[in-house]
Amino acid sequence: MSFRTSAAVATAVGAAGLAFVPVATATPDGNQIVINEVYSNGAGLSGPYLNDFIELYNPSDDPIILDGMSVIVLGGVDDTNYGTVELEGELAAGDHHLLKLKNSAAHPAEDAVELEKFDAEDADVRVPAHNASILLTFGESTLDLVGFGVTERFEGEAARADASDESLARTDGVDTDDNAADFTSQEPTPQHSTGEAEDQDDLGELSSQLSSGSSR
Ligand SMILES: [Ca+2]
Ligand SMILES: [Ca+2]
Repeated sequence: MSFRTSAAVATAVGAAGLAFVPVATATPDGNQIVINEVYSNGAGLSGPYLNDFIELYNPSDDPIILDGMSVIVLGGVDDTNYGTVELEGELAAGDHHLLKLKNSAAHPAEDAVELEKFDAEDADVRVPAHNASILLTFGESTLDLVGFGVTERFEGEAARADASDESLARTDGVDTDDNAADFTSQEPTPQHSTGEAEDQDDLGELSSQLSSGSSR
């Protein structure tokens, strides 16, 4: 028996890879934070919540540091930047991270409620209803992207717009990099961190900062 040892031949991979375009990274292995739910109906007449919200999820088996990640909201129709939320803290395996966004309801439904429990808040950022793209970025990299309704930016095929009293949610946290396949319109389920992180101190500090900054 003989082993053929081939000298490692470096193939010419460098030449083609120079274009610097952020590309949505596939996370079929379930090892990276995903955008799990988007509620764009805070301004709507029939939505159950007054605030828009974006829910993130850690589908992996390990805690993931959020520091350095950003959530960017872009309007689908005109690609307007509706704002960026800088993330911080740590997200435990299997846990959620809820961003409470703007309450822009001019004529809310009578029974619509303010989001009471959340992990971070930015009252200046809203998600344009039904047509938008949400990016989760780290530096130049796009970790995840969700486009729905009429929009230029999406993974695979854009998800269908959410119904006016519903949210757009990922099924079982699975990311196949096809928004149309991964997301459906459903009854909103805003889920915040349960605090079951290994590093309780970080999360406790984070939530106390947030609650002291909340102005309800
Ligand atoms: Ca993705
Ligand atoms: Ca949810």
